[in-house]
Amino acid sequence: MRRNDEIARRFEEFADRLEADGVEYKPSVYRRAAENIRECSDPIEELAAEGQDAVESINRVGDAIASKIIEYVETGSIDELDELRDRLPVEIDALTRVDGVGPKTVGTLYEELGITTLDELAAAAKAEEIRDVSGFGAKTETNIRENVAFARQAGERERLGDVRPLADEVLTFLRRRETVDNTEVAGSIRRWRDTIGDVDVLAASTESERVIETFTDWSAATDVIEAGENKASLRAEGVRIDLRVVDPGEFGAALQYFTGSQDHNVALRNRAIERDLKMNEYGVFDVSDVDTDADANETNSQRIGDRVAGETEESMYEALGLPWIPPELRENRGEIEAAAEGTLSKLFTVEDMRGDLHTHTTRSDGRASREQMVDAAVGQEYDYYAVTDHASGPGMVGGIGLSDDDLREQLGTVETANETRGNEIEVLAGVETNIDSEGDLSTGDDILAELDVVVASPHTALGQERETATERLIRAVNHQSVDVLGHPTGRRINERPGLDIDIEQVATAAAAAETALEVNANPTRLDLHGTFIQAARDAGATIVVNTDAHAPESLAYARYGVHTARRGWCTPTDVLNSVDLTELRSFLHWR
Ligand code: DGT
Ligand code: CA
Ligand code: CA
Ligand code: ZN
Repeated sequence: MRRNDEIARRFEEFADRLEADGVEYKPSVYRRAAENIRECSDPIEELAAEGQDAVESINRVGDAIASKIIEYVETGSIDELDELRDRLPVEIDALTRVDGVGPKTVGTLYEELGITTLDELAAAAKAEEIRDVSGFGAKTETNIRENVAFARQAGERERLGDVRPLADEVLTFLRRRETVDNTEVAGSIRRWRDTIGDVDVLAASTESERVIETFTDWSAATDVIEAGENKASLRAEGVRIDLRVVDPGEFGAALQYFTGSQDHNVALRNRAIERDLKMNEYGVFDVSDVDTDADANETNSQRIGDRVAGETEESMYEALGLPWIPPELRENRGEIEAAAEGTLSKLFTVEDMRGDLHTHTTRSDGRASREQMVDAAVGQEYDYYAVTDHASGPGMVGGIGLSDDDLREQLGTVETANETRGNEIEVLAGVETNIDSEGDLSTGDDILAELDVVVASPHTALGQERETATERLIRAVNHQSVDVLGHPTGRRINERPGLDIDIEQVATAAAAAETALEVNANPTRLDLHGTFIQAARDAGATIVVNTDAHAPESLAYARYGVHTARRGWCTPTDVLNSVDLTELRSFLHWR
């Protein structure tokens, strides 16, 4: 899939540059092709090797695009794209990352003001030059100025979902080696943080140099940044991967140390000191008998103290009088205190997922039929599955979305599906309706009352003031037919920050109204995020993990949602997806 992603990205850039150049129609053709290239299960370089016809077998790839794909696979570039880059020498990816700045805007700002980078865009906004360009105004200029900072930051960290598959791949690669006793990811990726600076990998081995050699020879590596005796860094898919090789007896200590977070580790080390212990990446040491002024000819263990833990991570926590703490919690947000008091409960897991309550089909903007999606849900061994296609309304463009009449008609067909699939899975009839800027819904009350599952989501006006946004969501949560508040803030990681809300107020209202707050598992969203989930849970709200899948393979996003829920301290009792169908029905028909 590697090259497929890479080539899909090139075509997306192609589309952006054509659009910036004022070309119509072609950009959307290229974007659709990019989508299908990314989803195509055959490696694109193999299809390219087979020839033009094989490449054209990809949905929506015609002869012109196919020859460009072959050109790219053979030469590493596409002439026509290079010409576009020369004609419009702008950093199009960075600039279009600014919320409100699309390719067309980039084209205009280049022509009028010669803007090519984020820095130049920020400077022009500050100097109030943008407001004078025809088609722009003071308001647009202010928006741009406010959004540049976010876009700049966004370029620095990768989204979890863009990196996790690569991390899994490096683990699989290392696990196959006989020289590797044990291997695990560490750092932010093991904590399932929503964005990742770099990937940290740890391996236990007595032959570190051989492991380092294996690692730096990994075929996915595009460049080796550094390589020493027991650590090395390389780059793959634009992401930095750090490997450390440690002695098998110290694996647990190193894993604990390099998983972090730094704040969690600082708090743990203080706890160690209080107990006359010293903790580092080699183990936990008893320093009660150690003379700090010891002179140099005393033995090592007299100076450092006796090692009391280090082979396993569990032993590290146990030495401090604590149960093992799941990595997702290690942010020093109360987890050490809770562990010490014995109040850390077992967290929600992927195995606890019994269904998905927010998914799409071709009836709105999904890419697969309901039958195909339900098949995939059966494959997940789910008990229930809600089809919640978009309702028409604010934020739905290009005729996407179901009217009340469409929904009424669909009610009948979902029942038909249930007759044939009833023993395998329960298919629930639902909708994803739109929350307008005031908090009203774009679907009629009578049809909402007839549906099994109503997801209500904000899709527009995501730049509202905190108070307005909070009231808006509370109004939606209180609607008597709403079961789930979908992607509550509307954020898109590295693209836009989403609504600024008072999560405690929204969660308190949701708890009272028995409306579940969604953790949208799509890795571009992860909305709610960890700290908001923790606050929502503390306020008594029910959490629900949904994939918002638009294609069968996206049901696999569930794990990102589950680990994000775990970052919010969710146990099975906090999460709606862990209940059986009977309990689910009672939650949905509570009103
Ligand atoms: P990232 O990569 O920015 O997403 O975040 P992390 O948490 O993966 O941070 P990273 O890669 O710099 O380091 C991995 C872990 O190693 C970190 O969570 C804690 C530990 N660590 C690294 N450097 C230090 C340090 O200077 N002091 C301490 N106490 N711990 C460190
Ligand atoms: Ca890291
Ligand atoms: Ca690192
Ligand atoms: Zn959706």
